[in-house]
Amino acid sequence: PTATILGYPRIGRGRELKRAVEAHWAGRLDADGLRTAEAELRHATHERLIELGLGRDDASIPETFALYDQVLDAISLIGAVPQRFAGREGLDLHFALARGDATVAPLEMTKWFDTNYHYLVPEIGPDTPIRLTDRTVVDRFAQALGWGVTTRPVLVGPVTLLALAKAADGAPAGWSPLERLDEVVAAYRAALALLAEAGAPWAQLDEPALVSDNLPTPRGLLIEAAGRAYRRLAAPDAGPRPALLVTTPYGDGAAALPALAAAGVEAIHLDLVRAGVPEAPGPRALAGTTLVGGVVDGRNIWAADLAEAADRLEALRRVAESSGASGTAVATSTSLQHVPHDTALEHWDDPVLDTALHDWLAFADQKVGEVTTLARGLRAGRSAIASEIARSQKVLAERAEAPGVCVPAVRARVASLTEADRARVGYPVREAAQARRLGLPNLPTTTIGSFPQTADIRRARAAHARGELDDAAYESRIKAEVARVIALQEEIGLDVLVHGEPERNDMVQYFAEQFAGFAVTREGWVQSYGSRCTRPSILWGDVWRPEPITVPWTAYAQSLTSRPVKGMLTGPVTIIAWSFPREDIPLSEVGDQIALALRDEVADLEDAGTPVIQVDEPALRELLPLEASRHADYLAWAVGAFRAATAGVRPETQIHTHLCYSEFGQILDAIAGLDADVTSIEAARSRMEVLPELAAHGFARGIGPGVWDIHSPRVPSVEELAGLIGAAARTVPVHQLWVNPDCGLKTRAYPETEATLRNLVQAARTVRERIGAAA
Ligand code: THG
Ligand code: ZN
Repeated sequence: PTATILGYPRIGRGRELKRAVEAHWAGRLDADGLRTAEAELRHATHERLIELGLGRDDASIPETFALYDQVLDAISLIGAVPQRFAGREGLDLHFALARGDATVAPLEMTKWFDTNYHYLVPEIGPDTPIRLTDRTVVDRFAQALGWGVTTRPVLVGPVTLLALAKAADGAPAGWSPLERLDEVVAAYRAALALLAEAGAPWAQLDEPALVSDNLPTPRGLLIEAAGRAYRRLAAPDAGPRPALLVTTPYGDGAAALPALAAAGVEAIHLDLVRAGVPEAPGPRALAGTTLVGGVVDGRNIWAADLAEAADRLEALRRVAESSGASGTAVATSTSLQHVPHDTALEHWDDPVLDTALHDWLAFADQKVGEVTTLARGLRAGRSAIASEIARSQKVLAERAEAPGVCVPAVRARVASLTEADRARVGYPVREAAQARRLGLPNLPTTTIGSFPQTADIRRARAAHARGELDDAAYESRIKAEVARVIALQEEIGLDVLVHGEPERNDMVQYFAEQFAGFAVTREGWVQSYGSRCTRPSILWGDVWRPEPITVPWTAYAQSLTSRPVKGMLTGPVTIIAWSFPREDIPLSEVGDQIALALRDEVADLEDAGTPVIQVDEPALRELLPLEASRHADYLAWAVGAFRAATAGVRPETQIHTHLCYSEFGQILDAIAGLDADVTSIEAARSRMEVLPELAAHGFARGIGPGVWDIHSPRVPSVEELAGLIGAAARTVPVHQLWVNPDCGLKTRAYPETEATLRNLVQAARTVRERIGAAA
C-alpha cells in the first residue's frame, strides 16, 4: 500500500459498538447478535474507507477492530490467560478478563503510551500458558475477504505486548515477562502462517514500545529484543507468511530502524509528527524495506499543514533512496482511534459551534483524505496537489488571525507570573492551620468527587442542553440531587463531603464549556476504554474564565451541612490531556493560561467559604513524554501550572489533588512538587504498590491511597478494606493517611456505592480503634 492509516475508530459513527456490547452485558443481545453487530460495523468501516480513497484489494485498509481492547485481543491470541479465569471460555472469558465477574477480578487497566486510551495489562509469569489459541484475527480477515475486501490484519507486536505486561502473581522477584519472548514469537509465527493460508498479503505489527523510555525495560533492550523477534518472524525459511509492516507510533522510532530493517521486515513505519525524518542509516541498510511516513497526525484534530507534510515525505524519500529502500509510503502517525469519526457528523449550524472552526479541523475521515492527497503528491509530484496545498495554507493563515486565538490580556497575565505566584507558605504552617479549622479525626474519610450519575440526572442535563428544561427547573433539579448526596454522606458518616457533581457531564468538558478558548462537540466521541467514550474538547484559543463556574453549587452544598465540603476542579494538565489542544503555542503556555483561569475560580471558592479545594490531575503521568530527555521540561511546566492554579489560597485552605492510573514511579518528585496538602491516588487494583515508594521518597503530606477499585461493581467487605487501610498504616504514618475510593464514583451505581462507602467508613473506624488500642 502507498497510502494507509494505522488504524481507524472502532466505536462506530453512531457508537454502535458501545450499544452492542452494553446490550450484550445486560443480557439483551446474545453472542450471535453481538457477532452480527461486529460484522456490520466492520463491513461499514471497510466500505467507508474505500469511499474515502483507500484500496479495496491492496491491504491498505487496516483491520483494527476489537470488541473491547486491542491488547486484550493479543492476550487472547496467544492464550495468556491467568489461572484465576479457569473454567470460562468464549465471550464470557473475554469480558471477564476485561471487567471481572461475580467471582474474579479483571486485568488491570492503564493508559496506552501518552494517550487517554486505556488498555488491559497482560499478566505473564513463568507458567502462563502461551500458544496460539484464538483464530479471531484470521476469521476477521477471511470474513472481509468474503465481502470482497483485502484487509491488513493488525496485531499489537510481541515486544510491545510483553513490554506492557506485568509479572503475574507468584513470579520470582525481578522476573520479566520478556523472558517469554521466544514462545510469544512462536505463537505469532503460527498466527502469521494461518493468515498467509487465508490469503493475507500483509500484516501490521504495532511496536510503540520501541519509542518509549517509560517502560520497565530500557529501550535499548527492547530494540534488541525486537531485532531477535523480527528475525524469527520474518525468517524466509519458516514457511509462508504475509509481508510485515512494523509500526513505531507515538514517538521517535529512528533508533529501532536499523534493527527492524536488518531483521528483514517488508515495511517500517515512523511517526513523523512526533519525530523528525531520521538520518539515512547507510547505503544498503534499508534494502528490501518500504519506509512508511506517518505524517498525518493520528492524535489531534487539526487539519494538516499539507505543504509541511509534503516536505517531510520528500525528505523521507531521499533517506529511503539513499539507503536502498524499496519504496516510500504515506500514513498516519498513529492509529486514528484517538480522534472522532467525521467532522460531518457535527451540527455545524449549532449556535455554540463557531463554523469557522469547521475548516480548521480534520477528524478520522478527513485524515484519510489527507493521506490519499499526500500519497498522490508523492507519486505525481507536488504540482498534482497544488490546489489542496493552497487551501491548507489559506486555512492556516485565517486561523492565525481569527479573533480569540490571541487575547493580549491573557498573554500579558501569563507573562507577568512570578515564582511567588506559584508558592505557598511551608507545609507545617498550613497543616496546623488546617487542623485547627477542620478538626478531622485520624484516617479522615472522603470521596474523590463525583457520585453516581443517575439516568434521571443525565436526562435532566440533556433536556436542559436541548432547551427543553428551563434554567430554573434545571437548577432546582440539580440542587435536589446535591441535597440528597449531602444527606447521604452525612448519614453514612463521611468526614469531608462533596456535592457529587450532578451538573457535570465530564470533568474536562464541563470546564471547557465555561472557559473562553474552547469548543465542544456533540458527536465527537472517542473510545476511552471498552464501551466508554469521551468527547474531548477542542482548545483552539487563548483561555480565560468569563465568570465563576462551580462556586454556586459548592456554596449551596456547604450551606446544607456543618461538615466541610470539598470544592472540585480539574487541573491544567488534565484539561490539556483530555482535550485536543492547539499546537501553535507551547503547551507550557496553554498550561499557564488554564492555571490562571482556575486560580480565579479557586479564589472565588475560597471567598465563598470553601475550606477544602481539590484540583484533580489524573492525567499528570499520562502526558509524560515518552523520551526521557523531555521529562524534566514537561514536569517543570506541569507542576508550575498546578501551583499557579492553587498557590493563591490562605494557609488554612486545604488543597487536595487526585491522581489515577498508577505507575507513579517516575513522577514521585513531581507529585511532591505539586505541594498539595492531600493527594489521593489510585492504588486498589495495584494493591498499594505505590505506598512504599512514596514512603521511601519521604513524602510527608496527606495521602489517600484508594481502597476501593471503582472500576468494578464488587463491594469489598469491612475486613478487606480494614486490611488495606491497616497495610497502608504500616507504610505511611497514620497522621498522613486518608481513606477514600480509588477514583470518582460517576460510573458506579448507587447500590454498590452506598454499600461500599458504609463499609469504608466502618473500616476506617475499626482501624482507628485498633491503632488507638495499640497506642
Ligand atoms: N473524562 C475524560 N477523559 C477521561 C476521564 C474522564 N479519561 C480517563 C478516565 N476519565 C476515563 N474514564 C471514563 C469513565 C467513564 C466514561 C468515560 C471515560 C463514560 N462515558 C460515557 C459513555 O461512554 O457512556 C459518556 C459520558 C458523557 O455523556 O459525556 O462513562 O472522566 N475526558
Ligand atoms: Zn481517578
